[in-house]
Amino acid sequence: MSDRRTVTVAAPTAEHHREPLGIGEPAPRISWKTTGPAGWTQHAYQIEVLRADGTYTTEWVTSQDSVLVPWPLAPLVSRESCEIRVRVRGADRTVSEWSPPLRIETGLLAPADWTAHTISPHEPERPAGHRPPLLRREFAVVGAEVERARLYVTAHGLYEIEINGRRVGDQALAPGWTSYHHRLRYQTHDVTDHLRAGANAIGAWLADGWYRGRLGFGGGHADLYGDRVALIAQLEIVHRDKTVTVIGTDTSWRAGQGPILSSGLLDGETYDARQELPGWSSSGFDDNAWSPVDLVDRDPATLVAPTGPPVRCTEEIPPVQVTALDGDRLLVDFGQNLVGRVRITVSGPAGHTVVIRHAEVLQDGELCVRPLRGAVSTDRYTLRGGGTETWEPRFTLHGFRYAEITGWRGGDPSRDIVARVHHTDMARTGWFECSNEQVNRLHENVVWSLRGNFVDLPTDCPQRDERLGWTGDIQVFAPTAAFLYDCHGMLASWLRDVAVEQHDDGTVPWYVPEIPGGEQWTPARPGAGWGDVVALTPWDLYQASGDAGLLAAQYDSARRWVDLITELADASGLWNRGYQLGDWLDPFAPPEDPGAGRTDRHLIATAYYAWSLRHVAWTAGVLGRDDDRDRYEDRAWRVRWAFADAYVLPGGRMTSDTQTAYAVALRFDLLPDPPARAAAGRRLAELVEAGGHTIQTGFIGTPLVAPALSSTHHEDTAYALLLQQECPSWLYALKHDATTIWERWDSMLPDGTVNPGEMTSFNHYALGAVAQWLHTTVAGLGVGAPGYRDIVFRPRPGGGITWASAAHESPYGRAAIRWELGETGLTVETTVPTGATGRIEWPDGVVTDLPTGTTTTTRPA
Ligand code: RAM
Repeated sequence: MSDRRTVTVAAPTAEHHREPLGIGEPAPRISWKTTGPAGWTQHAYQIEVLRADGTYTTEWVTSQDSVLVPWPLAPLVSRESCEIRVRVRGADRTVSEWSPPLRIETGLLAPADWTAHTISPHEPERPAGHRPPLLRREFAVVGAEVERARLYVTAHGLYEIEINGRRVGDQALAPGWTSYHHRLRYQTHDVTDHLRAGANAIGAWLADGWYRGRLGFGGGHADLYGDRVALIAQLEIVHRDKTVTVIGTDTSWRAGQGPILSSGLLDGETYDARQELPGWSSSGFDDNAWSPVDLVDRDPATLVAPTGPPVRCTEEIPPVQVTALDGDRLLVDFGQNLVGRVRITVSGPAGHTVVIRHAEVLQDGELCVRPLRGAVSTDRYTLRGGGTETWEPRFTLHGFRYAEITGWRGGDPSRDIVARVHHTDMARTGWFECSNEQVNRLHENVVWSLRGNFVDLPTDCPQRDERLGWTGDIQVFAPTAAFLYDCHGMLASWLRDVAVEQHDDGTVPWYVPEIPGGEQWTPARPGAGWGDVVALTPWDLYQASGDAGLLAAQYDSARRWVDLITELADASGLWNRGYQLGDWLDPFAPPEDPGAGRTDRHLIATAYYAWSLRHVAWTAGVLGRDDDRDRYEDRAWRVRWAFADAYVLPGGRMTSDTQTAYAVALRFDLLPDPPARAAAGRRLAELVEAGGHTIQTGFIGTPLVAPALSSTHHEDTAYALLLQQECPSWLYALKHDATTIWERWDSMLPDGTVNPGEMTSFNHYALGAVAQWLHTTVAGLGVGAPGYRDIVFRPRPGGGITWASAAHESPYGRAAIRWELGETGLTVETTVPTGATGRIEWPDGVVTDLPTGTTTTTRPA
């Protein structure tokens, strides 16, 4: 019998919450990670829940499950807080100690819980413009001592709250961007420590944000969701005697104007510190000159709790170089292309203005802002004078590596200028490293592009007048993202929005939330690779997280998509009509027409159709919908045959003799018979070699080409492609000091000038999807069964790389591999967490089953 102390359970988690305060699930599923001796498996578990009315301990549940197990008790009610502990028992009946507790608390679960009204400043703001208002009220805390206080809050626009002069929480750009007409997120804050007996005050900053700020390209559109910013705040104070005081937004609030003169996500922020109102969010402030507020409409049934973490500052980066330019200007290089904003500390005369402009790259020693198109990305701070002043904009973000600061009046720039990195604060879960420093930098660039584009929703780019939730980009990148970060909660929220914004006929918008996009994008048309996000991405996330609940939630959306394509396809099953983006940004496409790649767009469309059908069939299988599974599987077969008939010529060549065509056919399993696969792999390798190992693929082919070569035993060719440094290639960008993944292979041209194309971002993750091949094949850590319950270690050394490692913090615990080529052969050190199984699939085909724990194995060369 193993000693109970050798089996330990870490504090459990609820759903995918990193911060489970104000959760929206009345019956949250519970997960835990166990560490036990090698070979130990859980046989049963017990959950204990400490609720206000007592402690409930379940019977022993005989099960090996530890990920997202069902809530064991009666559902939680609104505002309920409880503590959860877990213990486990092995087959030998050893019982672990109880885990440390997880404290969770629900938010407002029913619309009727909302008694606060939605308020908006009364003063007609038009045509005075979009100056961000302030809202405030005072209130008294009387009666019994305060036990706890919660603030439930959201806005039309963006908000920041202060109570008694102190900011509440550290979230940025709350409430984030959702499909506002259908779903508006609210946040829950513990504000117990903000309150004091007697007089108190609460104040809110409001700004346009996505709700009514200018968004989109071609000049953009304002007021997309409404033309008034508004606040909904409900402060609930629970006293020791269990009485409750509720301070909600209502007509007793007052509205005023603060020091922010304007603020836009694309435009930047203008702030005049001379117009600050000291004490405005504290009691005793004279708001007589302020105006009343109006009640506006918001259906509380549309208010939802977050499923993922908030956006906040996650890192501060000081300048690496500061250069003086003419005209009282500093050029600041932060050494990293990032998303966030600059904080400055200055001192100078009242009325002096410091202007901060941002850009990703330089041209001729100056900021190159042309790629920002219509995004102004300029912040202005006017000093109040008389001392040291520190400022950072509140309601905007920029994508930049360089800042130009005009009128600098600070001290040492390395102390007084700092870039504050912002994104959704997800837990990092994946790491990769190898002996090739350039490949490491490439991987680091992928991580940075992920960080810069996971800002509440998955965007294409963070800097220009776009920043939209493009469906195709995340479709190709989701497997990489789900390895690197725990993005399940954030993407599950976004996928909800995709489902609610899916058109009646099943069309998936090009980007979600959908806003007007000019002739090319509005009205949206069904596009292969983009619309397929609804069928493929839930499955990819399920692979990483093991959460079949997401499949259930998104199933109708996925089905509606493939059913639409069935209507659009011809009788044989080919999706061969309609507008398509094809292999977007194929390097052979003319710069002004990125969709005009060399691979037949309808070949790609039919391939995606077949692949999505199979995913819907697999999903139906997991959900126990066997009829659906059989129906979609049949359809998938039909489309696969039609694909082969139409696009594969006798002899094995494809009608589009391109890397993308073969890669798609191989990776989407469209060549069922092994000789055809082998032939396609050979031809793909020939094409890559004939191209001198430069990239010849766009958004569609790029994530697939290296895996397609690996799966057909052309590893050397895949490595040569990876390690190519001439343009177009993954490593080419490093010659230009890239610190993120670019939108175009040549966003910076070989002569060092910025690509003149209309669309030239230096921070687009799509082409970085190759990182998942680094994880699964170069290092060799992949999913064997959903949630990494089974782990496949499949290292494929090559390219002169002498060692590589990857680690993933999986739902079962840390999975890791490190391999090294030595004189004795290939030595592999693997870690399999308790509760999972694992095996090594060696390059020569031999399979070694692994025990849990860390194992070192060598296979002679
Ligand atoms: C660009 C976006 C995005 C891509 C679309 C088709 O405007 O940046 O990356 O998905 O086009």
